[in-house]
Amino acid sequence: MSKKTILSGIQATGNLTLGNYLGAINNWKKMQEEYECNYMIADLHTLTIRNDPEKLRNNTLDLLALYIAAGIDPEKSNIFIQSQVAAHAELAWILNCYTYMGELSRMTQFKDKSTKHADNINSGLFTYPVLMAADILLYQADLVPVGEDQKQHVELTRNIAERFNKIYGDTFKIPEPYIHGVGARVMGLQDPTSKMSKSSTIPNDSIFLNDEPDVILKKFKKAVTDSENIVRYDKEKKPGISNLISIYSAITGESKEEIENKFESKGYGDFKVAVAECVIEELKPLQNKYNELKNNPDYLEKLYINGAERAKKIAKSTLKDVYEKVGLVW
Ligand code: ATP
Ligand code: LTN
Repeated sequence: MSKKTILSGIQATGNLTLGNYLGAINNWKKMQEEYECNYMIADLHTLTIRNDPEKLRNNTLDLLALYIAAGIDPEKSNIFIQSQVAAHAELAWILNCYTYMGELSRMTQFKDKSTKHADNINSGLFTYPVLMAADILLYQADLVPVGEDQKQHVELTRNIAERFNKIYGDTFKIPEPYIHGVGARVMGLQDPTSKMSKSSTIPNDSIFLNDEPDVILKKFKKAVTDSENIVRYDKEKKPGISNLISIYSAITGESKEEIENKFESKGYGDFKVAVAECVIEELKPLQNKYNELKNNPDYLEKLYINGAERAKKIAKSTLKDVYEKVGLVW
């Protein structure tokens, strides 16, 4: 039986967080053995907010280095930069014509981002999920490993694909979101009611993958908790401590009950240090490898050129089929 296909991506909006690592990239690594994996850097999606061009270029290459440092192996997985495969933008246009305004208006990410960037509610922000649908459908992906927040976009992708298939016959594989329970939604350390995010402006809210150990320790020590001082999971009443338990669990593999028992007689101070230490240990090899790769731009360049070539071949065959089906002379 042939392997199932995976496609996923991360925007090049800045330093990756522990949320991106536990919710996405760490699972990608595990999936490489079993699946045919395509991992892209969603640089076109990044344009939906204003970026400094030089920073965007650096962030894109940084992200590529981080993918590799986190264990995505270019021999096993296809790694590429979205904008280098023109078919993504081309298919997105077509799919725009098969997506309704009403559907896009219901997307929570659009609502969130338009509140955050009220001075720049551009149409790219609105049609963002259509480009994401194109990313996924071009590769005929079976599964899309993402964090909880992206589930709605994958569901919209399914709807668009089903609509298209119904009109033109089987064209796209219908993808499924693939969400790992543990680490699927890491919350901010200062605001544990909203997700940890690369672009958060709250100081000490996010752990970045390239944070120094002392910074990580400091951020965890400052994490918002409650006054009970009992390490117990209760997402509603104790969102801060529950988030720390989830992080600890995602990294050590211990269950919530095991963690509660282990820290039964300890206070929050000890627990916070234990969480910080396991995060520091987990990130150490990644950080070393990342620093090595950053000094090797030629290797990174070779890698993205090869990745784009491989991706273009797959994407082109889907796009050709779509163009023919909708009646374009091609
Ligand atoms: P931004 O702040 O720029 O919106 P982000 O940190 O939300 O970025 P994305 O590029 O939107 O990150 O997401 C990349 C991947 O990481 C997605 O699969 C997303 O679901 C996952 N992810 C992002 N934040 C978290 C989080 N806090 N917990 C778990 N998964 C997350
Ligand atoms: N919207 C995603 C990033 C993304 C993506 C994709 C994820 C762009 N294209 C295709 C999975 C599949 C996000 O994480 N914000």
